[in-house]
Amino acid sequence: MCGIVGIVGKGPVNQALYDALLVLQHRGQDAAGIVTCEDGKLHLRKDNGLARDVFHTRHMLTLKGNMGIAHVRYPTAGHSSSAEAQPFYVNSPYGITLAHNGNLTNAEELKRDLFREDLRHINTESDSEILLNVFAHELSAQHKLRIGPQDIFKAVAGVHRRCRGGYAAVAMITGYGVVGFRDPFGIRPVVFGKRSTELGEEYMIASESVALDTLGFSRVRDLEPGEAVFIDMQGHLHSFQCAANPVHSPCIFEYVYFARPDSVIDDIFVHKARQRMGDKLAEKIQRVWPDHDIDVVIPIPDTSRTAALQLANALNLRFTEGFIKNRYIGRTFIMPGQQARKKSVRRKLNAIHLEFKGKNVLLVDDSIVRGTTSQQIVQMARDAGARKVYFASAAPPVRYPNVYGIDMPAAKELVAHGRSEEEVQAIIGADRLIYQDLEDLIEAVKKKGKSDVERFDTSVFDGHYVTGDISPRYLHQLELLRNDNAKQKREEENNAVIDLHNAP
Ligand code: PIN
Repeated sequence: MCGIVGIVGKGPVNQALYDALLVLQHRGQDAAGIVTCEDGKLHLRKDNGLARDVFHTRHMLTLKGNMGIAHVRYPTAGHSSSAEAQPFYVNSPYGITLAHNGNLTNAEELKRDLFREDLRHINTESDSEILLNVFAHELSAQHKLRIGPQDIFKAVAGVHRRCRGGYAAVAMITGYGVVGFRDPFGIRPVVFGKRSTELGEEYMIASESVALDTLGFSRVRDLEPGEAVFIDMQGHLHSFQCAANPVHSPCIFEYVYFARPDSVIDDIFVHKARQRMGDKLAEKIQRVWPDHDIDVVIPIPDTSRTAALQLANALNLRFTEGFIKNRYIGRTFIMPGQQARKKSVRRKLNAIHLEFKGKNVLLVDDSIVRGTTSQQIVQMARDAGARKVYFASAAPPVRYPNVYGIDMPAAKELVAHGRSEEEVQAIIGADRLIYQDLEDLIEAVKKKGKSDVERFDTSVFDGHYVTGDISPRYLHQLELLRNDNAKQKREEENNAVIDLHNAP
């Protein structure tokens, strides 16, 4: 997962871009970058690490200019070397930089076509560099010295024709402005907002509305699937539907886990969606287990808290915190390498024994992915003296890999892949396991009213990929790229490169 942001302001934008990255940091902790534009000159700073570690005062001072784009990355394809930190840059035409959240599923073909037909060289393993080059080619194919919004929209339409997969992107065209666009299925989120200053309107495009809130921008709306918005250097906004047949199908996992609860995505409050997940789970427990003997509901921090509290209220059960999280340790889900993940659970969570002793506890988590954390947490609850340990997941079994930009493990490493719910229950060691039903999850997220979402990308649960182009061969390739051994090997290679850099 990645976070993107773009601002066209009336004064320097470096601080605002940095602040936006800090509130989008949950979307990726691997690398961060900002590029700004000042009088036709670009200033770029990007590196591996958290935003707060990548940008020092000396970097911020160089990031001059009234418009810019920025990115936080968690790698979904390719390596995690700093050469793949974003934004990416191409000098022709006009000087374009781009930041991308998502994953292109036809990256291999695109790379080949770019080389053979468009005579473009791709220097990294990143599909974002491919996306940038496709956009740049589509823009240069118009052979114009000066361009206007319609030329930019035509280039985005060309991107939609050629690229498959999930992509939300911001691109800055030197001397022109910032364009944001979203794939024709609207899989990855992107929203824009504005704020007024004495000098006129300023615009921001970002992955999540929380970035707008924090910087005092009011949310205008989400980009529609296939739509592009272009903010020119004078601060005028232009928008256009660039896709032939857009079908709004956003990723449901954003609501389950990834997005911040204080964000609104596609007119749906993430917080509300999680509360409704708790309601639905409670209904399911009442339906399938009316004579349950749960004494207390305990959330597994942090994401599941919203659903767990709602569930407890709906069932008239006591809710209490039972696990305390060390807030200075990163999320397990996005830490590469199985070894690091295994070790980190105990370092990260500690049980308050008195809340478990002699009780039948219902632990609630947002999802079960590998099952490794869940297994260790169930054991921690037992060690803390629980009589029975029940487990509820606010999401259905995760059985299939994600191909649209969420760095899920390889299928084989998903605990529910090819397994029944009973088998997963046995593996995590719970006395009973209750999963949310997929229809209930969809209903929980899809509120009636303002949102025009037609359907969701639910592929990790049902293996149905909305773009319709995912072949068994592609999934096989992905499996080879994402399995733990492959990740481990890449990490070692990266460390070797870092060692080399540090050598005296
Ligand atoms: C973690 C949210 N959530 C916890 C992420 C663990 C799956 N895991 C997905 C559960 S937090 S496992 O709240 O954001 O800190 O099944 O892969 O072991």
